[in-house]
Amino acid sequence: MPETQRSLVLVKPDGVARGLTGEILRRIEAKGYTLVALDLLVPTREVLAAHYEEHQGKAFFEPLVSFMGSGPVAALVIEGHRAIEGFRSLAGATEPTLAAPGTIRGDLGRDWGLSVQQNLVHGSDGVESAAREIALWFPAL
Ligand code: D4T
Repeated sequence: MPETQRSLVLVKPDGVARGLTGEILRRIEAKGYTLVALDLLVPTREVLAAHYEEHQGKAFFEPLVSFMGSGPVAALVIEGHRAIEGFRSLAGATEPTLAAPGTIRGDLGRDWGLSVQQNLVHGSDGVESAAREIALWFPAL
């Protein structure tokens, strides 16, 4: 029986600032996933620290939280069968230099030589993290 999944997707501040929100949403919709929620906001440090709790203590944690709070982020929840894995596939590898052409990061991203990768998008990496992240970003859902 098909198992519908929900994933939290973020268009990070670099994606919004570069005017790529529409292109990224277009790819998600063209793939066939459904948009369940959508918001444009500058995330608080509290939300970002909780979102990235697995990375606390790492060298890129502070630059990451600072970058993610540097401007508006488009936060969305997408839905579909295997949507978590499917969006990770659409996004491509974490490092834009290595991300395959055809993916969001491979086509639209590059390495800027900064202390944190500006890689345009985030997508939940599993069922448990998706539930945790959706509750964090969209408590009303
Ligand atoms: P997110 O979580 O943003 O979808 O990215 P990934 O799932 O692809 O990567 P991640 O959670 O391992 O890393 C979170 C965030 O930190 C940046 N990063 C990561 C970085 O700047 N340097 C690094 O070495 C790593 C591992 C990029 C994404």
